[in-house]
Amino acid sequence: MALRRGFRHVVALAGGVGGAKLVEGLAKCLPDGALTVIGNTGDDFRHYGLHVSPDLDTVMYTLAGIAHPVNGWGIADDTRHMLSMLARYGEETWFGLGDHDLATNILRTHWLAQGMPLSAVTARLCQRLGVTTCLLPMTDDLLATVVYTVEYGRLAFQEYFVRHRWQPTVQRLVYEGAEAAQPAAGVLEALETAEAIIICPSNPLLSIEPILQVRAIREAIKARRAPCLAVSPIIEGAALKGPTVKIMRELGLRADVAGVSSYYGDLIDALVVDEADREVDIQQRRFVTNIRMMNSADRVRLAEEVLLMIGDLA
Ligand code: FO1
Repeated sequence: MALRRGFRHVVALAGGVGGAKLVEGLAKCLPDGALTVIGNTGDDFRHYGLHVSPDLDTVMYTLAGIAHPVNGWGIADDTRHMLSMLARYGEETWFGLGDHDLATNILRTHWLAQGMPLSAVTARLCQRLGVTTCLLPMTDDLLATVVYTVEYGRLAFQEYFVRHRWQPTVQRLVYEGAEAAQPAAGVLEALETAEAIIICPSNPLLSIEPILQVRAIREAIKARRAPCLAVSPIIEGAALKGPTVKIMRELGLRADVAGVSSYYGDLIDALVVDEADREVDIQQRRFVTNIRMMNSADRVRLAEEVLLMIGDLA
């Protein structure tokens, strides 16, 4: 494999926990300022008046080194006093927002109310936490993933994902607000100047598709001069995490690496699959390695390998 180091600018598309792991590895492999992450905001919602951005926070906390080590979302060693008090008031506590995490969401909501766009708020939160990687929301506009289910009809994303623990059967996904949503400041510039675009091993339908639903983002990736590579979120027909396989099946898609390959189609030049899937037919160039990220060393190893693979494509 040709060795090509010294990337000056790489863009990664990421959702929540799975995406954040590879992002952490990339941030450690690349020089300061060389990585831009475009994060999913389709999961954002208002909770007791607060603007919560779960996927942006998961990436931000991971890069700040304070993410909860088991959940991947939320903050390590956080406490639940606010939730206990909500319960005492007889309110529902299905969304497990910890006390330290609450501070992030209070600040985000406060700064948004002062008129700052989400991209500027995110940059300020990252800067205060010492995160030097550029984390951009896909859009500053409202674009919400909505899940239509057999059992409950229309569910807001977090109701489906957290409240109902992604158990309802999905009939249809709708990305509300997509037609009008514009890329956030910096997103198109990042894509246009990228030497490589990496689609992290996030759920293609729930985490990556909302980003691609911002039409100008999809068009910028289609018009790319740089190679675009995705890492599979599926190994041997099982999701690395969460409902990827379940939803793909429910929507009548093939739920394995071949399904991921046809889902992305010509939007990507290559797909990184696990050694266990080395024989599965895919449409793009295939790279094979161990794609499980069990610890911090794995994140760096996979990121390093992905950068070498991209060097081979370029
Ligand atoms: N996920 C859960 O499964 N249960 C929770 O109670 C929960 C709380 C939560 C609080 C803040 C935050 O930023 C994320 C949180 N998540 C929780 C994760 C999150 O809702 C999902 O993982 C993503 O939206 C899907 O990527």
